[in-house]
Amino acid sequence: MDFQTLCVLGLGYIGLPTASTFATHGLRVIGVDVDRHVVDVLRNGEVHIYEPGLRTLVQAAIRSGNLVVSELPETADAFVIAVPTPLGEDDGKQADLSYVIAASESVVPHLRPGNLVVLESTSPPRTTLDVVAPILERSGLQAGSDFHLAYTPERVLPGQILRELIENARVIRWIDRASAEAGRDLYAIFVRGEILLTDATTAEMVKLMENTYRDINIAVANEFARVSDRIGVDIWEAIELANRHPRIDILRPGPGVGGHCVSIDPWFLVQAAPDLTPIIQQARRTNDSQPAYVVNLVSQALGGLSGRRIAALGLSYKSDVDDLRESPAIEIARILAFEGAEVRTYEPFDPEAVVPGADPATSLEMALKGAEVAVLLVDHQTFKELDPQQVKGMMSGHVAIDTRGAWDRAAWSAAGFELHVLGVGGENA
Ligand code: SAJ
Repeated sequence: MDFQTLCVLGLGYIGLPTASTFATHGLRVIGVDVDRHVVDVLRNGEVHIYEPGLRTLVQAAIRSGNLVVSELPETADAFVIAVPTPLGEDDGKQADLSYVIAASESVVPHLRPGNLVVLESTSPPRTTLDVVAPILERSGLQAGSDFHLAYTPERVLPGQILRELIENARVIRWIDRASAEAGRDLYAIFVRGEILLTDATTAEMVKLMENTYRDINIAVANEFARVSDRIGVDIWEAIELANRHPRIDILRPGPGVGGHCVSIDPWFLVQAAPDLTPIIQQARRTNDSQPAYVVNLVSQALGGLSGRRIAALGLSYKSDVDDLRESPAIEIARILAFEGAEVRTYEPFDPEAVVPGADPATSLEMALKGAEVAVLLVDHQTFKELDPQQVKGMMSGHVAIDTRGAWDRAAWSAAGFELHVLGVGGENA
């Protein structure tokens, strides 16, 4: 199938790079976002999110005239839906499909025979068939026979999106063979990785399995760290040694699991079969309780939290990204403040980010000034490179807590710090 025009709905971490990449590969792309602010920022030649290389790519796409930004979709050969699928507000841990539904509805008046519609948003099994198809069929056209409908979940790693978008293998799920082939023709415009076609429910399941598998593996690393704290082992050394085994690859413990993907997607599998997923649910609980575990470590190191002056370094959900969604670092800063500590936060990728009860600092110096303890919550490169001597000069206390295993212990100790590292217990501490 030949594509000239494409409409990408949702200009976030996935939609914007995808729209821009198609545009720089010669398609005429209408990038749609319902958020007026996002549209204005992009039209002014700026970018509202941080991802390495994205700004240059978006500007090239807009300058070429191939990418235009709008609040409303238009007719096109293909539509790509890349909107968020968060967890609902209630406590039932169910997917909130309202953005997918709204985006699908906005396509209906523009849908023409022969069009291709692709859902990229990570979704619970059967969403494409049971939710998206019936909405699109309100156009009077039938999915499969009159228009193509496919599901291809994005798999790119934040921080590496531009490279992975092109290089990663893609799984395209069909509702009929022709739809999958149309999807393959579209992504073959820029994807250099393999494009794998599969049957109806598999692709949704594959995506959820990938992120669930990662979540479970991080959960077990976090449990190993807790055991190490208790029995006096250095988890970082233990993992390094265990990973010398040819079939072992233990992930890194940390302050918890955040982001819009790994911390959410496992619940979509649980939603599909709650009685069959005890391990998945326990992994979620372990990772969700890791912030409270870290707060407890801080409290033990300080002998209480009330009134203590704490510099919380980093708020994003992982290193070198600006994404604050579901971030365990934010949860830790929030609980510390709730427990009565005077918390000053510093997030270099978003210095204005506000945590309830805490004070945002706009520079590292501001965050550290007069602090009794520095808590490393995100292993941003700039924090890894900190000179402990300089840090100590800015603080009033000399306690440091590393929840990412990122700081050089010898250097911090030599600078006179009492350094506590997550997962390092007993005599190793
Ligand atoms: N984390 C750890 N220890 C680790 C690895 C990660 O504590 O060893 C934490 C991170 O700090 C972060 C969270 O887990 O809070 C998730 O980070 P991540 O780097 O594992 O994954 P994401 O959410 O940035 O991207 C994931 C990727 N999925 C997999 O690797 C299976 C990516 O390929 C997906 O495209 C993305 O989810 C998505 O959009 O679904």
